[in-house]
Amino acid sequence: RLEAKDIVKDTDPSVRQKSEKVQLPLSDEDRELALALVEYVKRSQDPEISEKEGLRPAVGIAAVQVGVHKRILGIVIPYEEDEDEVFCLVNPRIVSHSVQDSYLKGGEGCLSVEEVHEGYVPRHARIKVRAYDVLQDQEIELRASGYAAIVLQHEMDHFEGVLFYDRINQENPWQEIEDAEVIE
Ligand code: FHF
Ligand code: ZN
Repeated sequence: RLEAKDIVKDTDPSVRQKSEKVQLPLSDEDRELALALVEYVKRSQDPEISEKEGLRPAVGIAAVQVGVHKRILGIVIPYEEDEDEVFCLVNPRIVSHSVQDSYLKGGEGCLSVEEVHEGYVPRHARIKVRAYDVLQDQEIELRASGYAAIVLQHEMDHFEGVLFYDRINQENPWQEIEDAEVIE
């Protein structure tokens, strides 16, 4: 089980290292890690667990953030009431995306980043992603927009060693992004 102390911070240069493609068929070890990432995110969203174990509530995590340089991510987006949107993906890649950008109105944060970096983080508004889906045990193609698209891009950036603040306009962090969709 992954814990708060397993999270690699951006003070460690290894978060800037690129992640490798995962060999398929999936090994037991890689599958277990993928499921552990989802589990970590789920647990971080439980107020009792997050307080007791000092977990920062998160919606996603990439393997590199626990020191494994493989293209594996876990995402749990809490929507209304019970229905969460869960992604447990291996080797996800964007095969096409909208011309339009989007950004989170309040900016982004990261489990690997302690300090606040304010500013808009431009993302593609809509993406088509190909990946191996660990929960369905098959190669899939998915379309995402809105918040899910932003989280997926944040996680896939981790595979390239890119952090959200790299994408903030340095001169003017709150510079309006032309024709972008604003996500609340
Ligand atoms: C988070 N937390 O999940 C942030 C961090 C936009 O690579 O967004 O670094 F817990 C992954 C509902 C809404 C419930 C928001 C992608 C952000 C990814 C994790 N929390 C939330 C929630 C949150 C990062 N990360 C501040 C921890
Ligand atoms: Zn992050």
